[in-house]
Amino acid sequence: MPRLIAISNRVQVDTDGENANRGGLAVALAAALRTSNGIWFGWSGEQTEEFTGQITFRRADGVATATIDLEAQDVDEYYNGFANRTLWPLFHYRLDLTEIARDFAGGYARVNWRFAETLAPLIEPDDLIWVHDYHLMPLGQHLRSRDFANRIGFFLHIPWPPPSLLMSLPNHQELVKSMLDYDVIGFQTDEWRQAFIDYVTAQFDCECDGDCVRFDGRCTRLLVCPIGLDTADFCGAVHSLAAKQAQTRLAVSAVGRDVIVGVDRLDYSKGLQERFAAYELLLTDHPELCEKVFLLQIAPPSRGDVPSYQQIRTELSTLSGSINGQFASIDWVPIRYVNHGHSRDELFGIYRAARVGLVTPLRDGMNLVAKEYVAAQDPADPGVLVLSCFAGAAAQLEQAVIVNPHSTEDMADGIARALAMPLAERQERHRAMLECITQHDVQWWSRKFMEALTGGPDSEELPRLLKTASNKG
Ligand code: ADQ
Repeated sequence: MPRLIAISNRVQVDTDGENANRGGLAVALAAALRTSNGIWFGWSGEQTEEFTGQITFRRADGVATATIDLEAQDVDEYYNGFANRTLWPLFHYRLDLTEIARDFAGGYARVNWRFAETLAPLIEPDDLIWVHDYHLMPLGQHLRSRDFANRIGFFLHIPWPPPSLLMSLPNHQELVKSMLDYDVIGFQTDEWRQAFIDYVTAQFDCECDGDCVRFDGRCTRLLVCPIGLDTADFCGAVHSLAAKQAQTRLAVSAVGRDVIVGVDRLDYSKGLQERFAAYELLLTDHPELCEKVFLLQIAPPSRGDVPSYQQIRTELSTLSGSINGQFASIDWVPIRYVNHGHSRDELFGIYRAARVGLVTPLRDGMNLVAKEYVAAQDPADPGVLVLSCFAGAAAQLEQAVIVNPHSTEDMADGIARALAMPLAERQERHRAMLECITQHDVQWWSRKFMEALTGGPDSEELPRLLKTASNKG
């Protein structure tokens, strides 16, 4: 089996068994790499005075890693700049927060070049190369310009925006053209894949033939490949002491009240202000629920160097304070707002103790919290997932209570419906969703992508192809 080189902006393995505060990409990629013979290359998260390209090799949590340090200017312009202040808001439909600056674009190009330069000596002719996410879109082109003929794929963890939004980026053509040097590009949903096709067919002289875009003599296969959970591993937490303790602690402190839980990185794409507003409306419209429920919102800060993230933190503290001031009684606080991370086992217990899981991003590539909430439920008495129609996960988890996160009323109704849902309906919905996340787990995701990358048939297409062949035969 050829070796896999996975590349992402940050390399974050679980060194202390706590697994807290890593984003969805890191959690999923570590799980996928543990089951393959691979190496994970990327930024260490550390800064250095002057970039040297020195690689630090390690092995942690069953994963081999190779990391480099970046200069402060790289971190400012590439990571905090182009990645997090330009691409992230733009790709999450937040043109109002998108900052365009030539320094950012310059830093992005420089760091992608540095990644390619440093990685090049590690690449063997048979290696499969899998690049991850919006930080590294042009990396494949940098590698091709160094004459690497390896199969190179790219997976986008976040949404792909509609063409009219993308075109507000000054270098949009150059950026997207660079991606057509990949053999495979994977998207979380068909909606994002279609938006990519709409853009390339309008902007370039290229042909779209089935799932293949032909440009400049090369075929790039466009794949829909929704990321999954390491479901078996996550469900294994049911036996852990930390999960049981967290579940009991939350249940005891709830004193018979229903818990509504939200777990998100503190990010404007997660729709937290809108969620708090919907909860406020719920308590206003349903006074009978006061003292009977509470919202536990766990939201560890992320990207604290970016001003829009500092702002959302302040806004949420003010909002939760105002809702608590308005509704609280001497022994009931309507919102418990927690700003730190929890281990995965603890999260399992917290999800399991909650009657409702509230996952209401304004826009999200997938959202693994939605899948974690489903995985953690007791099938005999499961809670209800309330899910935004704008999360990629909604394309798979159709049995959730689907809500529009831009409508406070729709969300408040959705929560009320979830709280009142009878046991049989909860069980039925949960059974279908659990089956989906068990079948389409993170191993399925990486297998499906790797099959496309090695040029093999899509595993889900295989039965159909065999049937067609035998009919012909
Ligand atoms: P993220 O935006 O980071 O990922 P998500 O998929 O929800 O979003 O993953 C968050 C991860 O962080 C989950 O595994 C969750 O358990 C963990 N987490 C959140 N809060 C935590 C806390 N307080 N303590 C500990 N862990 C916490 C990006 C895209 C998503 C896409 C993923 C994977 O934005 O849309 O699903 O990549 O492709």
